Amino acid sequence: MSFDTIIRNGTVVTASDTFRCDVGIRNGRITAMAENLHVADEIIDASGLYVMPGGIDSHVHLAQPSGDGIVMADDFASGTLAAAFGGNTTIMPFCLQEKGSTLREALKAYHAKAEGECFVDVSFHIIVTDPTGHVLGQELPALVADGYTSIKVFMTYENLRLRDDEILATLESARTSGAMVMVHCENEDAIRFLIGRHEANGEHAPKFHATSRPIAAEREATHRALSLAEIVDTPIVIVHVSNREAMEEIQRARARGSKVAGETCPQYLMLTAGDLDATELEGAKFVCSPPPRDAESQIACWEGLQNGTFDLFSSDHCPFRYDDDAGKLNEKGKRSFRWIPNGIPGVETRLPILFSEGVGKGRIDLNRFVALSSTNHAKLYGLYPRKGTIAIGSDADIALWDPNKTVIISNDILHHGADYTPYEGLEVTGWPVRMMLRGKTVTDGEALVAAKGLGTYLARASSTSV
Ligand code: DUC
Ligand code: ZN
Ligand code: ZN
Repeated sequence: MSFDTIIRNGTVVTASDTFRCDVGIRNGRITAMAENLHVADEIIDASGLYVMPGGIDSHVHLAQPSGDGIVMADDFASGTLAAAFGGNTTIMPFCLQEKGSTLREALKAYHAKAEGECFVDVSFHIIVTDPTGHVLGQELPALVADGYTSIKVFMTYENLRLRDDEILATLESARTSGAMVMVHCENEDAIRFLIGRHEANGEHAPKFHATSRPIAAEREATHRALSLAEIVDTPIVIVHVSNREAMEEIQRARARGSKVAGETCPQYLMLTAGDLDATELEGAKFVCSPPPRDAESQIACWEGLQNGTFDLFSSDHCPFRYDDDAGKLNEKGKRSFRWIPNGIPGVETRLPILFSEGVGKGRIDLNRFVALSSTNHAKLYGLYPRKGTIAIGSDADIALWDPNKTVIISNDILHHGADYTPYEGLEVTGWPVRMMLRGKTVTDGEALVAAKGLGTYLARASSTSV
């Protein structure tokens, strides 16, 4: 049998096993895994490297309208380029339904933004902001049948959040349609009250973003989301969990028999609210929601990655330029934290951080790394086993990792559109040195090798886990 490509002498790592074998690729798929494969157009020597499934980042915001003249720092070209260099082969950006519009209209606009622009594969989650009878009764079931199998709802942000009765109706429609529901859990009324109190006290600095969104506001909303999901017996994903108290809500819901997945992100392992208290307005670089917490919360989130409270490790890449009128330091943002756009970049640094801080420091093993960064995303969001593993028949979406390569993270070496990284100066060991999408090399670690447009849109099945 001959192949287009053979990856030779590497150590294959999946979510369950680590073993030595060659990998044969034909027509974009893995077609053989064995010792000593021979005939191919191209032979890649992976001696000393791990051969892992390309990362899947299931929580990414690109080119999302953000109101008030604010512009996201990444479009689909720069965002997927950064994703590729960061070890990913699939990302799942959000498609925002504008109030008064249908979900189909939103999708049409996002497909137009993505078409021909992508360096990795993409698939959309739809943010439901206007759950009308038509949206829930007609559109959602038809969209699930068309491969749009996940939605997100917000419990915070005045213009995005749903009331509890709207969340219930959305959950019920999702259950009957077969859509997975991601929930952003923070109590909007409590946050609005606390923002008002800070402003009345003349407290406008970025650090007050963190105190206006306390753990209790996240914990309460997490409990409420889990209760609403229990009432209508619908599986949900609690996204971007930042602290132990919210984790305990997930654990208790599971103990009651609820189907719930949990997600955390690099910012909750590596940053604290103290970072928002930097000199001048530098703290704006770390404004995201929920906000980073404290050292104890970081420990808790690591425990959650180890003990299965978290199924997913995602970036929540939501990039805004710092020194920019359309970014963090917009005119109003300079005057008060409440106008600083929420979100930080991270699609390119997620995997090196988890590898270095997790595998390198003995907190998680290699197989857990693959599960948290790729396999579980594919299973939860209906892409498995086409994506998320190294197996015969799977797409040849492959990351070759050098576990010994040390890199100092700096914005200069990144490919995203932001003008900063929250992880400037962080030293990591372990780096993706070659990325392949459906058998084609996208990056050799240093340079871009593929042309824009190699990435395609992925229709998905319903979830096969949770
Ligand atoms: N929620 C997200 O999921 N991402 C960024 C901002 C937010 O509030
Ligand atoms: Zn969110
Ligand atoms: Zn997000």
